Amino acid sequence: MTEAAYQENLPLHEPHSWWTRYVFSQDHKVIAIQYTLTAVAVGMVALVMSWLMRLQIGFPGTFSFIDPSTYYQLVTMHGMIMVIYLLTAIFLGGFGNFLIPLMVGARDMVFPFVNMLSYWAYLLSVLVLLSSLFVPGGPTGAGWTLYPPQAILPGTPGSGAGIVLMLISLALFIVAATMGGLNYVTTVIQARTRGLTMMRLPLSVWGIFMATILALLAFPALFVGAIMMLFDRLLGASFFMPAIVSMGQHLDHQGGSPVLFQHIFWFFGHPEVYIVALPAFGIVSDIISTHARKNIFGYRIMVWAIVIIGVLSFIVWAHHMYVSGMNPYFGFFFAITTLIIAVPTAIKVYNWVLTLWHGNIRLTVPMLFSIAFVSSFTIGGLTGLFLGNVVIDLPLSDTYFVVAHFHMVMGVSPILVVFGGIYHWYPKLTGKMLNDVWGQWHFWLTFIGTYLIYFPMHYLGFVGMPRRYHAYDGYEFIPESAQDLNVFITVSALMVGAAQFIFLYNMYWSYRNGKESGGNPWKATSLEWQTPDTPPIHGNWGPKLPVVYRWPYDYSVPGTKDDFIPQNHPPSAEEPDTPTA
Ligand code: HEM
Ligand SMILES: [Cu+2]
Repeated sequence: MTEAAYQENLPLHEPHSWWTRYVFSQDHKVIAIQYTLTAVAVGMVALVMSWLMRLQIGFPGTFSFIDPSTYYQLVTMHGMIMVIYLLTAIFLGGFGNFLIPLMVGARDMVFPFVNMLSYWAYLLSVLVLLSSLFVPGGPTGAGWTLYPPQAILPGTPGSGAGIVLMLISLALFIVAATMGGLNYVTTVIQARTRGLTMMRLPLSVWGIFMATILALLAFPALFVGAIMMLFDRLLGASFFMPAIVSMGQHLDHQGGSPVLFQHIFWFFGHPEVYIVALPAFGIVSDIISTHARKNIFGYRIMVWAIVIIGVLSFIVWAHHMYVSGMNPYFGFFFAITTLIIAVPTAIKVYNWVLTLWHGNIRLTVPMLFSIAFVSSFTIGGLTGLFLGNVVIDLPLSDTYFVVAHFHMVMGVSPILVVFGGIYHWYPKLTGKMLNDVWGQWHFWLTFIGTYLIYFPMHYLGFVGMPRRYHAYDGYEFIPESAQDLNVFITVSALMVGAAQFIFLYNMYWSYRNGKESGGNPWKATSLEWQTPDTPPIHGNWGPKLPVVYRWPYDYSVPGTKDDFIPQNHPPSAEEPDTPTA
């Protein structure tokens, strides 16, 4: 890579008016903000929905407007919004957009116009989804897995317009994710600046890069699944609908396979977990390294673990279908592959801990969130080992043990990283530090609160409390004390939810009144902290793109005067060469 970097002399798309600068912007940083704000807004809707569900479970009967149908609709919308419209959108569209060009030393994404379209398609998908709250019959209550036949049959809440809008919205989201994703992958491959080899990329970029490849391969499965179900629902096709009697009527459908949908859904659904987790892995690695002033332990293994986890995530999907009545040999195969994935995952956890070991640890707010992630992800991962085994999964399936497991591993953990990442990069985005005292409050309430919510749920699962139920009276096997725990969980959930308003207010307040951050407040090495302006202006780098001489983990290198060496710092006599790069 000695010739001029790809984007060095490329003309930039210059905005000509307020509208093209801030609204129909093609600047990756503006698009990142648009994606993030939209995702946070729709995430707040999902948060309020979780409150309503918890109020019903903690105090059954008190809130008469939450009837069983409403409860199903809340469960469905909450789950879908959290997984797709918040987490996927914020990691790829938000962090991906902001970090990739800055971290690879580019002026922008490779296809800025398509990038802009990606955001608008995403916004449209969110609006279509939210519109289903207002149609007759309300949003779909099929559960976030949308299993047919019940998803589209009368009797399921929202089987009229609700499910149709949900499927259309998902299709739109996938169009958006594809337009964004092609950009992220191409930009990483094509637009890295001089000297920036793949093995010198920050792990954040690796995580987002690999997650995007997973998204490009997994989302098409959901796309065809959604379109086929639309055909079943609107045109009387029978892809997923067997010959069926519904409410005493023989329906026209025949010959379809509901289990086929489960395969298609989970062929997407399991990689989806890693579409969210891999960016989180990468971001946590960079935050831990920076705030422990140590190079990340085992960089190459960390990269390979990301790649291997990504590949393996495509051959484990049927561990979500152990109770679907599949051939036991099939279950055996998927149990084995599932447990194998634990190996590279455990390696990553060891390496985070070893990076912290003897580090010069600074307990900043981003660091607190990152360490909390390692803890909650380990807990969630351990219960995953239980559920990955067919024989243990069978009794636990569809209980609160599962709710606890997946919330720890893909609800709480990635959200902690989203917060860590925002506290870490907010100064680059705005030139201001987020208020530290509020940050600490936000962190401790959130971290302790989530454990208070989800730890007791494991126990409730063991005593057999089923998930997706509107009320639990009249089940003799559930001990009465379970209700006390449910009240406790609900109160904790309200507290955690309230704590998020501290964060929102902090984002707003600090933007106006925060301490000036300067360009590199954490004394970090990677390129985004070396921009000539903070916040970086259009085109990011001024006339010359940076040149990279080293990996991004040169912290506390012996024999140097500062405790960090930026990636674009040329090697000189008094500094020893980096070992890995
Ligand atoms: C304070 C935060 C949260 C609370 C209190 C909460 C609460 C709940 C509740 C009460 C349910 C319904 C359980 C049932 O009846 O089966 C649920 C389901 C679910 N939640 Fe959350 N949740 C939170 C955050 C999240 C996050 C961040 C995610 C992101 C992955 C998430 C993903 C899901 C999913 C996928 C379901 C399953 C939906 C279904 O069964 O169809 N939740 N949550
Ligand atoms: Cu899975």
